[in-house]
Order: sequence, then structure tokens, then C-alpha cells
Amino acid sequence: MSDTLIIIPTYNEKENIEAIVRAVFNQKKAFHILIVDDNSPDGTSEIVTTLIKEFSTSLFLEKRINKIGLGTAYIHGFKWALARKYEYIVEMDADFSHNPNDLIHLYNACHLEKGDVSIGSRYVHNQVNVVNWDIKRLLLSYFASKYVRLVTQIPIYDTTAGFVCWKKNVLETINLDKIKFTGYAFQIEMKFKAWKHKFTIKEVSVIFTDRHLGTSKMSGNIIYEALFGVIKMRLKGLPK
Ligand SMILES: Nc1nc2c(ncn2[C@@H]2O[C@H](COP(=O)(O)OP(=O)(O)OP(=O)(O)O)[C@@H](O)[C@H]2O)c(=O)[nH]1
Ligand SMILES: [Mg+2]
Repeated sequence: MSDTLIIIPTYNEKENIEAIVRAVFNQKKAFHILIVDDNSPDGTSEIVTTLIKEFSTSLFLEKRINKIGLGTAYIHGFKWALARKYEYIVEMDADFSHNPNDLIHLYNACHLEKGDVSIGSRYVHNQVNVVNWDIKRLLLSYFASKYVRLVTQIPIYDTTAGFVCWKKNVLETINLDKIKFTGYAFQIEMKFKAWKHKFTIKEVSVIFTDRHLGTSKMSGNIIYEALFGVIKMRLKGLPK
């Protein structure tokens, strides 16, 4: 048993999936992993099924029929985790943008330093810890974070970060069925709600590296949703 579940959503990650699973299991601390795959046409889930033979007590797969977005994949994973005995639930990408060696720092920020939420943050203290992004992508992300802070007043530097550790009771408190957004805005909305509920949020400085393998799922819709989503969130205050 492990007290911590790492949720990795996947869509067409056949180039990364085995390596990321092994990298997580090679950490000193024992973690469990849940892959939430949206029926990737490239056969990602078949690779996971083969790996489960090797890691039958620590690797799990939830397969959904359609690609219905990152946010709903995480909600699915959160509910799966809450139905079991995990104390800490972590969001992580499959593409090595999030370094598995940082998992222990996120865990410690909650487990030892009493955070309710810890965020693997690219932008703490005016640093920009991003490797291999083109300047357009970097500026978009950096100013998006500034924009979100300005509009929502949330005291977090990296509001769109997708490398996050949640204590179980935070996910039990936030009404997961009321989460509205699916792309970057999903990441913002989750943090916004945790903050509104007055949970302690810690930012841990990490270096984010752009994906080497596989293809990006970034789209104009995701940006549009975030741009207008935060204004809606602020105006409505979004029910907790
Ligand atoms: N299950 C599921 N996973 C998804 C979906 N969209 C993206 N993912 C996964 O979510 C993680 C983050 O997606 P990325 O494509 O890396 O998004 P990004 O980091 O904004 O963009 P790039 O790194 O440029 O590709 C990856 O592990 C993806 O495979 C989806 O609709 N469903
Ligand atoms: Mg990525």
C-alpha cells in the first residue's frame, strides 16, 4: 500500500508511458499510479495493460471511451482515489514536463510542512523555470498566470500548473461535480476553489521541461476557455 496516488491522464502517449511509469516507480518513496486513458488510438492503454502484469499491486488503469478532456479525466481519477485509502493525490503529465524526482518535494510540502495543497510551480519569486518552450508559449503562460492573479486576486504564482498534490480532504470538500472547466481553466478553477475554502496552498519551485516525444494537445479552445473562464469565475465567485 502507498499513501499517495499519482494520477496520469493520457491521450496518445505511447512514446512516454512506459518510461514515465518506471521513473515514478524508481523513486525512493513508494507511490501508486492511476492512468486515465481516453481510448488513445496509438495503443497507450495496451502498453499499460502489459505493465500491470509487472506492477499488479501498484499500477492501475481506467479507460474511458472518448477523449473528453483533461479536466474530466482528473475528476474521474479523483473520485477513484477517494473511493480508496489514499491520503495524497497528485496530478502529473505523462510527457516528462513534470520531473518525477520532484514528486517527493510536493509530497513533503503537504506531509511534513502541513500544506493542504502543493503546487509544482514554474514562476515563484519572479523566476521563470521553463526549458525548451518557444518564446510565444512562454510569454503566453507567464502572462496568463499574471492575468489570472490580477483578475481573481488568488495569491498563487503558477495558477495553470498541472503538477499538483492534493490532500484527500481538499478533494472531499470541493464539489467535484460542480467543476465546470476542462483545459487550463480546470487547473485554475481547482486552485481557486481550494483557496476560497481557505486551505493552505504551498508552491514548490520546479523546472518544467517541454515534451520531447509525442504530440501536443494544446488548442485555441483551451486558451479561450481560460481567458474568459477566469472573468466568469471572479464575477460569479463560483459556488464553492
Ligand atoms: N485522458 C486524457 N488525457 C489527456 C487529454 N488531453 C491531454 N491529456 C494528457 O494530459 C497531459 C497534459 O497534456 P499535454 O498534451 O502535455 O498538454 P500541454 O502540456 O499543455 O501541452 P504539450 O506539452 O505541448 O503537449 C498529458 O499526459 C496528455 O496525454 C484528454 O482529453 N484526456
Ligand atoms: Mg505537456
